[in-house]
Amino acid sequence: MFDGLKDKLSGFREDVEESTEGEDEAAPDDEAAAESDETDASTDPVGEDSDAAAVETGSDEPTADGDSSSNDDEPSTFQRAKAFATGRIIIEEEDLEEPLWNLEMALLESDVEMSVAEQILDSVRESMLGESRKQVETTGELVESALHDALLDVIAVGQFDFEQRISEADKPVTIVFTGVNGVGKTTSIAKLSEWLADRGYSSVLANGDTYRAGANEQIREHADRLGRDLISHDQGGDPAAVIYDGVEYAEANDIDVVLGDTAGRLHTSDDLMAQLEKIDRVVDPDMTLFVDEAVAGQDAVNRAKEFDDAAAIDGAILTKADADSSGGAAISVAYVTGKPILFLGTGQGYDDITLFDPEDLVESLLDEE
Ligand SMILES: Nc1nc2c(ncn2[C@@H]2O[C@H](COP(=O)(O)OP(=O)(O)O)[C@@H](O)[C@H]2O)c(=O)[nH]1
Ligand SMILES: [Mg+2]
Repeated sequence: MFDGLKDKLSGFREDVEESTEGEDEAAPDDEAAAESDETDASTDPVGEDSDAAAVETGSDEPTADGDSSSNDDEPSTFQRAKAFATGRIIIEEEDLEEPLWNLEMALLESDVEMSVAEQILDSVRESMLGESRKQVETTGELVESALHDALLDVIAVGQFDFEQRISEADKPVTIVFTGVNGVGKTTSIAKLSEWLADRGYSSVLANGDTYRAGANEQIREHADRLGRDLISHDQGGDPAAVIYDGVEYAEANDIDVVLGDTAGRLHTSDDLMAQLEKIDRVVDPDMTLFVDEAVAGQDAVNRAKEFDDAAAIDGAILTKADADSSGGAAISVAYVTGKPILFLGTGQGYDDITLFDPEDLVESLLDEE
């Protein structure tokens, strides 16, 4: 999943290792250095040397701190000597310039939204030049931890425990699904109904897609296959009324969750967006979930924003994560909307839905293989 982005992230690691090579005596030695450093730190003569080096050249420090701009070479030579002696890595801002530029290009090529890419760069730069560099031993580790934290920060925005929210909410819990046509709303409703059943929650489907011919038949097929009740009105009916009926049906029959479908609409279609606002007002759902395709990249991110404006979303489902996708939407949606990605659709079967776990995604993106 998201292999393109994964490759590009490992490109950044290589870039940084390359640009710092020869300064900290290169990546190949890093692991060995790190190991011996840990076990021998207190007794190793290298450790003493490093102190000596620091004292010896200590008199240079005021110059370095006082006027680093006019005396670029000296302090960095000093710092690198010291770093080499202590087994620490010193990364200079200039070492990062090119790798960061390449990383930005790579993120944008992977459809990561501009503001998100900038945020990632800022935090990578900050953690690689900042204090945290002292806690890691190799350049590779430094890059890894900087990228890990930077990605997690943007991906995990707004995360909450979906199952806990369902379990704690007053029943029935009403969830309305929004998004453009063909992205997988109806399929996701069927999947989620099954996901909920696996966890002991009953659900009823309500077909608020009264717009498209064949919509009733399509969702009926899912409902029949899964053995769920379906509330539907004739084509052309009021979608808010259908979902409202779904809520009443759930109340009367002790059903835990109402899953309300809506017609796919162009986010640019004012009438249809107004209809969505009406559903929001009339039904007042407990949650509105925006559905889009992982493969849609930037388009998905832009649509998420516009749907959120029409009927505030509580989270997103990214479908078709099984298809080859650049991963940009998965990185960007939460940061841009402030609402979390809650599920990934990973295929056409009813079981092909997984709770979105930001940490898992980051780890798989940084996993080397
Ligand atoms: N590969 C894959 N296909 C999906 C996924 N989710 C939905 N689809 C397919 O996308 C198509 C459109 O889905 P549908 O639920 O009708 O979209 P809607 O118009 O938003 O309701 C169908 O052929 C689905 O089988 C997914 O996670 N992976
Ligand atoms: Mg549909």
